[in-house]
Amino acid sequence: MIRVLILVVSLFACSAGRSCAHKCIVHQSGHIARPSVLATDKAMPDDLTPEEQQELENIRRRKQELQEDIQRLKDEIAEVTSEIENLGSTEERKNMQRNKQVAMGRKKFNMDPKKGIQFLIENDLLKNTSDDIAQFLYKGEGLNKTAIGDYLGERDDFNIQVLHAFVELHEFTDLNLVQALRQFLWSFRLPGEAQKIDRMMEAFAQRYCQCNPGVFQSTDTCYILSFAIIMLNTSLHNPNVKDKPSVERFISMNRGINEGGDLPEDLLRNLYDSIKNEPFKIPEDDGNDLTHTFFNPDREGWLLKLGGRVKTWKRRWFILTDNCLYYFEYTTDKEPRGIIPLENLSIKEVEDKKPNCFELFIPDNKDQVIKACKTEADGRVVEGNHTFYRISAPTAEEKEEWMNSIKAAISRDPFYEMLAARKKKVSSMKRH
Ligand code: 4IP
Repeated sequence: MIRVLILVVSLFACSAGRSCAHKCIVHQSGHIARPSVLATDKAMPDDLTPEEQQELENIRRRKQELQEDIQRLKDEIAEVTSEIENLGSTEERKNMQRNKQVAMGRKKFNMDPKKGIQFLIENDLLKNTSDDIAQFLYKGEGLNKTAIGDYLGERDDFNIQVLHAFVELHEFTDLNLVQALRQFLWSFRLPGEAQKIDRMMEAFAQRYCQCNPGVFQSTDTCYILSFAIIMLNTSLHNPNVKDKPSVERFISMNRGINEGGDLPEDLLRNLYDSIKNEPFKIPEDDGNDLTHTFFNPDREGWLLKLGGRVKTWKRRWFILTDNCLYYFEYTTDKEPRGIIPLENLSIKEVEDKKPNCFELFIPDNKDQVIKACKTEADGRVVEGNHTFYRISAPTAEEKEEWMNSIKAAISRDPFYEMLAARKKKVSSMKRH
């Protein structure tokens, strides 16, 4: 650019000289030579003195030189201008290419977070460090918040490092717990798996306590109170929950969670009011169908079921909803033939003469009868007799889908168990 400016300035200097030379030539003697006499191809006029002729000759030579200079400068400018234009378009092209690849990386990430990150790294759009990836997720531009949550929740060591770097990017200093949770829970969508929720909320509690030392006795207290707040949010703002807890109930529910001691009442009142006045804004599931299926396990279809005492296979219409499996003789039946609550059950694949089989069972207790009910032929509703429920799906794919949905329905419980274990831990602290 500097080179061009110099050229432009030189050209102007020359042009100025040229225009002056073209206008007129003032002879030392005061004689004014007309511009036409300067034309180099013209013969020397006869009426000039030898000095004037010499002068004119000089001027013509000078003019010739100037014209050559101008042409050279014009050529140079043309050359540099084209260089700049090429430079600009290469840069632009590179940028466009880069933007396209970033957009592609984001799309890939939304479909499969690990593959998306790998693509961005392979194309030099992202550094393979936990800090850089955390920044990318924190900015979240064009990223699906469910996919961000899935990536951060992974058990892989590297993903856990990214999770910690991601949480470090959140600034919680001087925020109360509700404000910090609002910020945190808006930056991604909390996955449905208990272990993932546990890891993420643990990282959150650690970061909150690091930013606000002295508010809680331990990160466990912060962790438990965070869940009490999330549950309070549901109870207060979900229209399906009829029983709305009062502030007194909220305070009493959280007795003893500060390492056996109570948290200041003012603090709990403030948190309660904050949630009551404004519910959490949680990111919606932004359109990932697979995740949607996973989090919305309701499903229905024909399956074969093996009898309890008499081992006969019956084709039944199954509906999975509200954490229970219902089975009907016909799709139009109002009353189910049987109901199996899934709480505390496990599921596994099994081999049988029938294809695509899986089994529901009580872990660690093979002989115990599963809590369930069934309708007898005479219409009486009685307890079931199954120590396991063996089920056969029409295709391998359907077996997979049923198993995933049932697993998702079952997996909500371990989390509450983990939470209960922590509560037990912090409230027993004082006694020890
Ligand atoms: C019946 O066999 C059916 O398989 C029942 O299934 C089953 O009840 C009975 O189990 C089993 O004895 P038969 O029809 O050949 O007599 P369904 O109720 O779907 O018709 P479950 O509990 O599986 O519903 P027991 O455990 O009641 O004997």
